[in-house]
Amino acid sequence: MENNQSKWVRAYTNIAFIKYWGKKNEEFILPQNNSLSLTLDAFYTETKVTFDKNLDNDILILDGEEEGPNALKKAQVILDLVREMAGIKTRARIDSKNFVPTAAGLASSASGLAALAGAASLAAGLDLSEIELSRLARRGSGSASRSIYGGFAEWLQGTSDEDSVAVPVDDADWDIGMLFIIVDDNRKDVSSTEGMRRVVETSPYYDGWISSAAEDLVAIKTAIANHDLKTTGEIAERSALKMHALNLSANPPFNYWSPDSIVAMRKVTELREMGYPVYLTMDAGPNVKLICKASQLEEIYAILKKDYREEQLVMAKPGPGMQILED
Ligand code: 2P0
Repeated sequence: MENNQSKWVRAYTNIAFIKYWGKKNEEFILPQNNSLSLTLDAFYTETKVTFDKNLDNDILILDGEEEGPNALKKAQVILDLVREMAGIKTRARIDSKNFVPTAAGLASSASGLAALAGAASLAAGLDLSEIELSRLARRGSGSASRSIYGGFAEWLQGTSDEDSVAVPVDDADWDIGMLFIIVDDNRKDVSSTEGMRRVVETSPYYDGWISSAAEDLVAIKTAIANHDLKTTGEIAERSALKMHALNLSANPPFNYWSPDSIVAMRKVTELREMGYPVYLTMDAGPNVKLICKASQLEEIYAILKKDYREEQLVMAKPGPGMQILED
């Protein structure tokens, strides 16, 4: 990266095929298991950081509005680390824009914190490698460590803050895509942080999650290397359902599903019965994401269009890694 410049940096969001669900260390965001994701082209964040001697405090402007202390807190973890590395004390202004096709709660901490890691280090004149950017982004949000890269990336849990970083796995330049079904839901969800804490502390199945995640990772990497959509999708679907089973088995139990999530999950079964290789994944919310052939996205979209409004369906293809935007 070039030195000492305030430039817009873009990072795309990612969806995990092998989920990250549980921390070993909350302060450093060290996970309990390796995870693996696909970066997508449909959702991204653009961020610019300006260190300004005239500022008394850091400020975060998101989509034109100044954010409160809660949103600023995660961002300041990254700013403080960058200031420490660069040996500066100057406060910063963060300008950030989320590009999401609908206002359906898809804004992601993965793209946001990855773009911030890139923009803040650039503005401070640091020349960080992708691995160093991944480590920095991780301190803001675990999943952000994977959004430095395009295609498939694996976040290696590592043994400490030093080596818990994501690495690229496959450029995903083959026939794979994702279709989002945006499910309306007004509930207040259990946050990822709280959900993870609760399953690690209370689920009787947590040991099984850890051992099966390790097996799933080995198997899915082989399937990805073989461009085998069926096996990749089947393993991803099982990983997601195991994560949600952990939530059901926690004390107190919780889940992220709304009745419409179940309806959407049934659609996946129906599509499979029609002969389409389609598999589902879900995260810490009610939306259902379909893993499918990129070449069949339009066809599947047309089928789902009979049951969903246009703004509820979003098609995505594999996306690129972090980019510095030239003016
Ligand atoms: C993932 N999720 O692998 C998992 C699956 C949601 C479900 O990473 O606490 O915002 O900031 O590290 O990364 C969402 O949680 O959590 C997430 P923190 P993050 O994508």
